[in-house]
Amino acid sequence: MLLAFSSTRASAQTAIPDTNARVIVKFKAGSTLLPKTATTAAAQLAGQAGALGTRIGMSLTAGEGVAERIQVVFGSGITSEQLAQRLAAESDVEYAVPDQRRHHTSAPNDPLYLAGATVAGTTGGPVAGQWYLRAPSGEVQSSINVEPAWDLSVGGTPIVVAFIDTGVRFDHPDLLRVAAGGNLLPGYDMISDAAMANDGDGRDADPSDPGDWVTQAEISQRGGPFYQCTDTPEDSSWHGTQTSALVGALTNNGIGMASVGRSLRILPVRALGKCGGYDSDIIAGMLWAAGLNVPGVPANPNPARVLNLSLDGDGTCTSAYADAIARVKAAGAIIVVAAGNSTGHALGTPANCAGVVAVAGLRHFGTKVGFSDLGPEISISAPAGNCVNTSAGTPCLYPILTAANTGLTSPVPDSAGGSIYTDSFNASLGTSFSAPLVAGTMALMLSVQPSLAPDQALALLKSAARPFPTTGSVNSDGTPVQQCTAPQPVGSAQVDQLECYCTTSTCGAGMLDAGGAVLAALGATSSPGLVTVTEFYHPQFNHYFITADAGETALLTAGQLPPWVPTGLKFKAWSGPGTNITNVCRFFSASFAPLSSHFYSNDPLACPALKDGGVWALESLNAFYMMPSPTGVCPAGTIPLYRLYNNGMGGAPNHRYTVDRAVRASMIASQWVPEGNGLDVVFTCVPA
Ligand SMILES: [Ca+2]
Ligand SMILES: [Ca+2]
Ligand SMILES: [Ca+2]
Repeated sequence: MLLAFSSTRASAQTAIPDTNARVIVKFKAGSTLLPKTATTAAAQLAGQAGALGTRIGMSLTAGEGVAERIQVVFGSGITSEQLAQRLAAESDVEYAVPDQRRHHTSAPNDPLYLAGATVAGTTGGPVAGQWYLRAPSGEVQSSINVEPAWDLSVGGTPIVVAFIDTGVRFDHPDLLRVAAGGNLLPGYDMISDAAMANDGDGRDADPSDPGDWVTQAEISQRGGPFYQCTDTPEDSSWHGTQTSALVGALTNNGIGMASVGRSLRILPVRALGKCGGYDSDIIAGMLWAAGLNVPGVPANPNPARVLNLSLDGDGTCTSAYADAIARVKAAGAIIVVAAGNSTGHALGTPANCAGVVAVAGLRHFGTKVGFSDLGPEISISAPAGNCVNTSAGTPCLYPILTAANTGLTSPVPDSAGGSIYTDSFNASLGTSFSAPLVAGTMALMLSVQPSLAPDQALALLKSAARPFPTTGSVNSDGTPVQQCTAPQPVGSAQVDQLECYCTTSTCGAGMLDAGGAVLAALGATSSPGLVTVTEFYHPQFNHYFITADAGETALLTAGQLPPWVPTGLKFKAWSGPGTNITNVCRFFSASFAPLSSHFYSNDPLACPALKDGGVWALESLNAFYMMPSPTGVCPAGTIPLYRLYNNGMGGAPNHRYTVDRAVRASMIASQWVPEGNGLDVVFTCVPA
């Protein structure tokens, strides 16, 4: 046995193996190698490693603890794989695996991720590339740190993100239809007014963006559909292509830009055309995107879990929006809305509607960017692009690089060179670009935890936000930057509020952190909910009974099964399995009739053993869930649950379970016997 691994040395001819083994080992519950008394954690780990080494005949030292019964052990003269194999064969070991080193996914190979095109004349840049996606660094503090999110979410369920916008250019090589290897679903064109739609008709199944330019002649034409709809003529914006590329651009494809999304799908819903769009079309688009019925429109075969609305208008939230938002949320979809770009005014609609995730815009440094609106309705903030140097002809340093088209009016096909990326001279700036960063992050959260409800996802997103900077920035005229203050209420005269230090009452919970948010969502999968376990007492039998079943609790509490009465004592348990959280089996025995006797166990061996033993009948495999504690030590956030045994007094076995040490002491004084592990004789750990 001692030499069992020497025969593998022949394989070392071509590559010298690392013979400093590092293995994660989990001891079985009840292993004789686990100390019976808890000393210090370090001494316990060392003792376990030493005992395990003695068992296999080699010297092992202890690394850090990982969880209850799980720790790292080191060995020398053997590879991690070999040691893991040896340890896994031991009867006391539940598993042993090499403790491998992991790395973040390397930066994607999209060339613009690290740096924009070379600046030449009035094209190219930004030098900082897609700074807004990367980890924060130096003065660039608002970056959303997306790479850790990719590590966690690759391969998850493809989540659909709808963009209620101007439509998309399907031929952009970093977008493309799903059928052509891209991320764009067919979507729908919800614009009912043919003139605004600019595609010759009303609603149709093609959300391709034909361009939304407006000429001087159109805005000057009295009685025309675009009379004075804007102050000056406008080129086509390709706004929907720009916003959706931030979530849906193909990433790590060696072309152009990267995006927030991995394994995400984009649902283009066209609702904005020349000079904007009507609420009715926007709302119809929202409902349809979430899978709800819109009369006259075929059902959406790809319902979205996240809706992005990079649009706004004046006024307070209308009943039409409030109704639609409630229905979309009830369908399980999250609605992300840009704050608006009115230079620090109160939010417009629908950003000011309750129930949406309103996103304000940040400068690279993390302060509110001058153009972004703000207010108490904001949930979180994200980069919106800013230039730093605004003198004529110099490049904008921190725009939001994204996909676009060269066409000033109609789109230029990709085959004619029309597909481009915005840069330091054709700069994308606005809260329109902050919202998709949040929408994409929430979609990644859903891809690792699809069951998250909209409000749960938002709470997790906020919990992972990084704090806003509070010092370190000066205005371009050298004066200190001020703290942001609440805007004037909607309807009263608005005061501009340029760059300012965000607060949680003006810019939401903090700066978006995509990696942290997806990690929080992933953690939520192993954190089941809590239940209350209520204790009851039978004075004639001197027996105790506990239950987490709501119906049973109500019945017993109401005194409908006399003489059972509530003792007033309760403790918490979990409602489902999780990391180190296991099911509690509940048994009943009629063998001691008429004395009622229940028994509870979360020992993975006791459940099947009792079930097959004849005396006890299994009533439930998962009455509730608890955390076993073989060492008698309970980790942070949990407390010990004690078990007392009546030692057969009165003719039938009965146990009492309590988190109350005084109750335990009084039971011991009454000759009940404590049962459990460690110095403190702990049965299991339960939520604090
Ligand atoms: Ca149309
Ligand atoms: Ca169309
Ligand atoms: Ca790309």
